[in-house]
Amino acid sequence: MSSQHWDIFCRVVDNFGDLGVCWRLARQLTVEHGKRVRLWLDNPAPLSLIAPQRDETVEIRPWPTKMPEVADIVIEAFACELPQLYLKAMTFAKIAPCWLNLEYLSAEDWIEGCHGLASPHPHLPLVKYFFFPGFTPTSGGLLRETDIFMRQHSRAGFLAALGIADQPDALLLSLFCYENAPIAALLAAWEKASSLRPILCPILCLVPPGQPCNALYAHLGKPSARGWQVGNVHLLPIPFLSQEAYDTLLFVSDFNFARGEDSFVRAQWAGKPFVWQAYPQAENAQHAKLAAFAEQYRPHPLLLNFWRFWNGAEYDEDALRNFWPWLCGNHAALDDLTIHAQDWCAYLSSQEDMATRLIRFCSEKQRRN
Ligand code: TRH
Repeated sequence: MSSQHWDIFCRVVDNFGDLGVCWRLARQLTVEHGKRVRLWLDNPAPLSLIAPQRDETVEIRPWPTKMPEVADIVIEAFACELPQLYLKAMTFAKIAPCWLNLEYLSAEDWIEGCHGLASPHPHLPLVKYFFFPGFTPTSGGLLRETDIFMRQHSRAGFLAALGIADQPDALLLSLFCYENAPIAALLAAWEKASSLRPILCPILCLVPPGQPCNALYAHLGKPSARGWQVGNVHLLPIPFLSQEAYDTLLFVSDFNFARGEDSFVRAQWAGKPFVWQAYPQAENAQHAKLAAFAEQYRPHPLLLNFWRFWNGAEYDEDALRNFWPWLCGNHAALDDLTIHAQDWCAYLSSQEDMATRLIRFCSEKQRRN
């Protein structure tokens, strides 16, 4: 029997998240579920950054310029709108494919009501279904590979591969954020916390290129070969990593700053405390997303206050001042946050992963047609 054929369409917007999600999904469908997958990209260039050593399991295609053969399942990622040519080909197909719009991740309640809804095309005899990833058993779930918790990660080995000397007593942080993050206030908080007695533990903070480094340049100028030093905090620019290496960074760090969608999810699989910067949206719509996620994750109040500060929502300045002394000043705080992160990760991983839910959803729709 020939394997089921999936087409995933993705427009690479301004960042890596949309591509990052589609790439992971395409890989998992081929490697774990034996599907034949074509990933259609309007701009394939960034793929060589997140997957520099990719094999040929997933077929990478540029946006089609002539009528292609239609797949059994068609995923329109993040409302990217299928190419007109492909839409036309779908109307001529002997059996209409199962067509889904893979939506953005949100913890908001309303997604549960919209997950799986059908949207008939206004003119063509086609139906599209909305598929919403999420954190609950009744949503579309989260991407999670079966071997995710079996991978071995070594902090010393990871740092050595990047040519970084480990400081075993230092708290290891990764800082992936948007350029508009309140970096000046974070640096001031670190400076202040470092002047306290007893001296807090040192922090080694690894900073990916692009927006996170740009945000630091704006306040600290160009780094020396040793990066920047702000009080007890050593900030070190690192190269852009493959997605696999980036996942390892999240696992070996003690505390991660993640953003958008994909790094946000990966930070949760790492089972480490994290700060999330939601993708900035018009009229601060990201604040509702943050609140909805906090409602489910239930972070420690000091961590929640930090999340709010980091996302430009209202926060308590006194609580913010206490955050770093509290986190770095005693092991119990970090341990508590880590246990909470691990419990959350265990709760999520007790649920079915997104690829499995997606496959089941599509088989049910196909059976009914
Ligand atoms: O890049 P992002 O800001 O993506 C965003 C969001 O997904 C948002 O929802 C979307 O609308 C917008 O893009 C256009 O953040 P995100 O989602 O965390 O994606 C980053 C990807 O980059 C993720 O797959 C991890 C990967 N990555 C690497 O592979 N190597 C690296 O060194 C780093 C820092 C990231």
